[in-house]
Amino acid sequence: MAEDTRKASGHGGAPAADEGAQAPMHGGAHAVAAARRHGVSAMFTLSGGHVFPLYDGAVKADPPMRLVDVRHEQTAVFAAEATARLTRAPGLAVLTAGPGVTNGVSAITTAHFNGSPVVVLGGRAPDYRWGAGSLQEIDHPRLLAAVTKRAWTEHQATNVGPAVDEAFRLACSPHRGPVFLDVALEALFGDAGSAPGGAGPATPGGTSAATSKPAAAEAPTATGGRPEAARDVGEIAGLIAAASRPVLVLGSDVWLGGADKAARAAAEELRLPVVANGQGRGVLPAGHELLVTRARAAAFREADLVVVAGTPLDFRLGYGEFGGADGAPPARVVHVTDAAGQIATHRQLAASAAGDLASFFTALAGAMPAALRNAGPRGPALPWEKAWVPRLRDAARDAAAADRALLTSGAYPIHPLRIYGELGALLDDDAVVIGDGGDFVSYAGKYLEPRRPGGWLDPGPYGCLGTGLGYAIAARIARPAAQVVLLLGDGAAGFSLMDADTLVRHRLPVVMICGNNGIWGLEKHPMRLLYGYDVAADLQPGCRYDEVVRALGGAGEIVTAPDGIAPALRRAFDSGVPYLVNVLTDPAIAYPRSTTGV
Ligand SMILES: Cc1ncc(C[n+]2csc(CCOP(=O)(O)OP(=O)(O)O)c2C)c(N)n1
Ligand SMILES: [Mg+2]
Repeated sequence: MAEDTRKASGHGGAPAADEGAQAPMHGGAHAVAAARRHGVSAMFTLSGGHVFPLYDGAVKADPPMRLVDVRHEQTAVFAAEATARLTRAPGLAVLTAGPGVTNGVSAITTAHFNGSPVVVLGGRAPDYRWGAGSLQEIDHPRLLAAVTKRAWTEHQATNVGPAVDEAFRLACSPHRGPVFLDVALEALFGDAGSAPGGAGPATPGGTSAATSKPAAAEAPTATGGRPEAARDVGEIAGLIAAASRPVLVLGSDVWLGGADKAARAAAEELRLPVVANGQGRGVLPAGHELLVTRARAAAFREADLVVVAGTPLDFRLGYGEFGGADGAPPARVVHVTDAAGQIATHRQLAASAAGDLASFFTALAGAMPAALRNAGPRGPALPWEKAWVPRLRDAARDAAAADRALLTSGAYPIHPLRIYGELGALLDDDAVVIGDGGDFVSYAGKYLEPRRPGGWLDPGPYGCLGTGLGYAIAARIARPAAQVVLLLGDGAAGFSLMDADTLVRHRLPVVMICGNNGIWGLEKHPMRLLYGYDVAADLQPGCRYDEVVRALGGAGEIVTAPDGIAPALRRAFDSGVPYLVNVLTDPAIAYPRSTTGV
């Protein structure tokens, strides 16, 4: 590696630290400048010689780009992904060649499933030795093609800036997703000219490119450009006007695509009951009169029309099969997505629309008066307002009331819901809550209703354990003043807890709560149901994950009695350091699941 680097840089050694900004810039500097032009302010990475110029570019940029070095590459990519999902500007992860890249694959796939705009830059063995077996020589793009919008290699130093620019442009255009670019060693280390290339010249020492508008905000709106879009909206407005029991489902792309305000305005104007999904949670805040997520079973069973916006019709939504309660016909289904390729093909749709979601909701609200007139005289109020909305609101209220006993349970061992009863009371409106685990996190999804959009992060439909520490690192950086709470199953904790070290080194205080039932609960209980026994589903009972965090320089404590939860959480919030509250919970409790996702 060292010899390859010397050859590639042409300096007889790695670029010297004292080379000034006037010196010819290597590909890494151009890459950093291009990333910054797209609104990137942090690089998540784990060291490797193949990517040194990207670090050098970050350190010598004006102002320097924040470098967050982690303990596993999956954490770097998860952190980049969470940055994108929280800030709606793209995230950047830098992975060294070979194992650095392959360690990031599950996290890149998670970004792919979540439609998160992430650019992963990889190091790559040098071209001039390709085939001779240099260290970590592997053709990454072939591995990553299936889980990225595009994966390719840049071979020319002078083209690194434009290639990185293209990677960000692609990642940020709907439907968003991860893009992978690796750069041959000699192109990354080599002279790429003195002014960074790409979409425009950098202005060293002048106006910082960091202040330029993120490309995500400039993405063209597909609806505006499609002549058939107005017809789609009119058709959908007509379907709503003709419905008796409509339901609106809001998913992650409503938030990611910046359509949260327009969606809320449309829901309120049309008085549509709303079920929130993924990062659509919080678009209508907890307690909103139209938010009926807690009554989703009744809503989906009894609806005659379901409009699903910004999320796929996947297992989380029963594959888009709604209605049919008590012999009623199945509900009509409308699918609205941010790009045509996202429209479901596995089920018959009454209508669909693809394009900018904010434009869609604004147009829908505008089209409704005419649609209602065309639907004939249906009374002064929207017809579903009288009985349907109150029916679902009551069902949601009853469901919440039924939980109260468990949220305040004094049971020993601790019922996991008691943790949420205590935590809910301590959360601020702008808290970011992150879930990484099985049953423990399913409970959280049901019982912690965000009060703002962008306040909830779960792994999404790929369901990958191990997102926790990466998401928490990013959340603390993206929201420096907000509470950041990471909910960890004890099983999930094993995938990323070492990155509590990253929290400590980078002074990122996060409250971690481990729901420690001593088992892989979401697997143990179903296996017992299926086979009458279980294997490979036990963990150490009472394992001291809090002491792991203490050993890494943070703090923590164990909680075994229900009354100990609230004081421990308060200590954690007050501590100002990474703090793990290790709550021993009852392994006999299984989340009442209606689907296994298969
Ligand atoms: C990377 C990965 N490996 C395995 C699984 C399968 N899996 C899903 S939930 C789960 C159990 C999680 O256990 P824990 O985090 O302790 O939460 P609990 O269900 O016990 O509350 C497992 C193993 C997965 N989703 N992701
Ligand atoms: Mg567990």
